[in-house]
Parts: sequence; structure tokens; C-alpha cells
Amino acid sequence: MTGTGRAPVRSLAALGWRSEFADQILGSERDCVPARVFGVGARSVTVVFADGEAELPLGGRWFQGDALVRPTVGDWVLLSPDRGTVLRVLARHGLLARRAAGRNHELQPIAANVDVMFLVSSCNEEFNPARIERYLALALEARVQPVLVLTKADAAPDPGAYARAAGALLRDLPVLLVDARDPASLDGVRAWCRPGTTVALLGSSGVGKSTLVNSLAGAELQSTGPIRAADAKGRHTTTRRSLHVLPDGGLLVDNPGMRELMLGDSDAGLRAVFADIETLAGACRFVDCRHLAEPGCAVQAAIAAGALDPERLARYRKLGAGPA
Ligand SMILES: Nc1nc2c(ncn2[C@@H]2O[C@H](COP(=O)(O)OP(=O)(O)OP(=O)(O)O)[C@@H](O)[C@H]2O)c(=O)[nH]1
Ligand SMILES: [Mg+2]
Ligand SMILES: [Zn+2]
Repeated sequence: MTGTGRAPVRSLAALGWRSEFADQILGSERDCVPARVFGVGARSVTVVFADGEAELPLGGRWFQGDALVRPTVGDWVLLSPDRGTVLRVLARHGLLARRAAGRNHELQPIAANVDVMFLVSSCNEEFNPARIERYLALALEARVQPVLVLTKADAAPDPGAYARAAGALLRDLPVLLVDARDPASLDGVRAWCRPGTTVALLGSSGVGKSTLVNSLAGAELQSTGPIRAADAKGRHTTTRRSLHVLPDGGLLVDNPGMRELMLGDSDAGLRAVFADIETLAGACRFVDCRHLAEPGCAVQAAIAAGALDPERLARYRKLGAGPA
């Protein structure tokens, strides 16, 4: 966070405060100060509260547990009455977390108290149904509303084809085609950024997450960078997660582009994404049908009828959501 341009006094509701957080404050904590985490450093957090903001160090005790116990972007925390120390993290809703690529595959928080996920993907080679399904599973597991924002519609010969392919990945998935650089194309996006609503932008590097933040904010809050011409890959311009308040009241979490999304425990999320296959499977003749070549297989019948893409069944199997 840059610390520029933020009004010193704002209502907590404008920062996303709700009764579910107020209800967690104990009588003995009456003098503590609720604050929202806008940025996280290696050993510090940037917090915004009703009458100011501060960068506060995180003491050693925060590093004794795993990464999920530490304050993360979007968290609500209680500060000491002098606003100098983070005392505790309030219980979260909408926690997006992924499995780390490193040795121990620890769960890493992405953002907390998220209401809506803008899954940002582009109308070019970057578009990848398997990747989108993983992000959708992440959102649904966390009970976060996913919205697919398809950028670079301006540069694609047939953007509608991407929207149609995306629409087949989750029933009722909102899909928006945009030019992220053009605020006039963002009415559909803006409709999700209501006052007090927290929206996290996720996706690969170079898809236009920071460009969207800037266009929605009407200001250059975030640096953006060109993609490689050869393969449309981004250059990892954004390196830190950060929360931003829009002039219209929405709250946006910009994230660094992800190379790979490794899911944590997402069984419920995967089942929700592949609800079409799960429903079909319920109509198979055998309860242990593996949907290969069994007689009376409703899944294979749907494929034969052109109602289900065989590649989607293959992806469902690969993610471990289906029977072995
Ligand atoms: N033509 C076109 N270019 C876009 C669009 N959205 C983003 N760009 C361009 O794509 C490049 C990457 O945009 P960024 O906003 O930096 O992408 P990002 O997702 O934030 O990337 P990381 O920070 O690396 O994760 C920039 O050159 C943008 O101008 C779009 O909708 N249309
Ligand atoms: Mg960026
Ligand atoms: Zn079957």
C-alpha cells in the first residue's frame, strides 16, 4: 500500500465491517481498535482503521504457527488501544487459500473475508478450461461467488467463443467480456463491486488484474506490465497482495499472478464445479459406475448425445473428484 489518497476518517462499514465481526468482540476488548489488513510484508502488516492507518510489526509469536494463523490481506484484526500492536485476527469468512509449491505443501492464505472472486482470464492462448475449473473449485469451497472476467475481448477475433466455452464450466457462472483498459466496458464488472463488498482478483500473470484495478479506481494505483508476444505470458509485474478501496465503495484485492494453483482440500468445491457430471452419475445403472464402458452409464450416454464434453470428464477424473 502506498498510503496516499486514503481519507483518514471513514466508516468501518466502508472497509467491509459487518455485525459478524462486531459480534466477536469480547467485553474485555471494548477499547481495542478494529482494523482491516490492506497489505502484508515479511514481518509486518499494513492496517487501516476508522481514523487512520499504520504499518505494524508482527512479533515472533505470529510465526510459531502455520501461515493461516497470521494476518492476511482482507483480515479484520483487533489492535491494542494505542493502535501499536495486532492482538488477534477475527474469525474469517471467504478465506481463499492454496497449497504451497514448496516442500511441505503448507496451506497459504491468498485473501480473507472475500465475497466475490474475479477469476481473470484472457481471450487468447492463456484461456484454459482446466485452470478455470480449479479456480472455480477454490471459490466454491470457500463459499465465495465466482465471476469470470474475460479480458482482451478487444483483441480477439471471436470473443463470444471464449464466453461460450467458459459458460460450460459451471452452471450460472457470470461471464463478462471486457477490455480491462477501457472503463466504459466495465459496467458489468462494476456491478459486483458494491460498497463494503470485497472482491479478490485472481489469475495468471499478464491477464490484466492490475489493469482492471486501475480502470475501476480511475487512477494508476498499481503498476502494469506488457506480456510476451511469443506466448502471451505475463512477467509477474505485481509481487504483493494489496487491498484497495474504490471511489464507488467496493474493495478490491489485487494479487500477484499465479504460476499454478494447487488446491487444498476442495472436495466440496470440485463436486460443485462438476455438479453436471455428479448429477448424471446418479442416473448410472451401477452405483460404482466408473463411466468408462459400463452398460447403462448416464455419463457416457451424455457424451454420446453431445451434451457433455469428454474432455471435461477427463479433467474431472484428473482432479480426483470422480470415482477412482
Ligand atoms: N488489449 C488489451 N490489453 C490488456 C487488457 N487487459 C490488460 N491488458 C494489457 O495486458 C498487460 C498485462 O496487464 P497487467 O494488468 O499488468 O496484468 P496482471 O494480471 O496484473 O499481471 P501480474 O501483475 O503479472 O499478475 C498490460 O500490457 C495491459 O495493458 C485488455 O483487456 N485488452
Ligand atoms: Mg498485476
Ligand atoms: Zn457411469
